[in-house]
Amino acid sequence: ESKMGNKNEKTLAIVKPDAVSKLGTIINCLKENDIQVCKAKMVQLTRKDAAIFYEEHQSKPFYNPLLDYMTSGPVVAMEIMGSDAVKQWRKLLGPTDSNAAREQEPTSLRAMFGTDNTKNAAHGSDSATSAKREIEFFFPSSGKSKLAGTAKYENC
Ligand code: RTP
Ligand code: MG
Repeated sequence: ESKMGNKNEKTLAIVKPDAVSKLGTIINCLKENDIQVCKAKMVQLTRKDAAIFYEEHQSKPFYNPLLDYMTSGPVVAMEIMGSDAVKQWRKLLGPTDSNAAREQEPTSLRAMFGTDNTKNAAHGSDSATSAKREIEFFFPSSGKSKLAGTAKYENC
């Protein structure tokens, strides 16, 4: 990482089930911050999919509620790109806990669209290394994803 920042850095964003209805606003937020959407996919994760994605958290007390939440409806995964995108996207998300976010970063996405410590609207990779793994999980370079391709979101 240079002082100039990572110009075309990629990261993985996930719009979690409770915020899929806010997708338009979230994409506008990316655009306003000069972050491009390279790839996007709506997926209904199985419990097994979510368990693999979050395997680093398997010993945490919030693991099962996290899997319940992430499989409660379709998510929208996006490969996004911009200057210092890993850090910049996590800054736009705000603190993990949406209630804390409302106190500390009231204009952050988790403050605006999340509910609590688990239901927190969106995900961002925490490092360039995680980003690489997580982008490969949703958008494998082989082109052959094991994830369910599309999912219906119905609100009307
Ligand atoms: P994320 O991975 O989703 O971008 O969030 P994060 O880095 O801010 O938080 P992390 O520690 O990686 O936790 C992953 C997700 O687990 C849920 N969580 N629940 N109830 C709790 O104490 C708790 N802590 C974390 C959240 O959905 C969090 O985003
Ligand atoms: Mg994390």
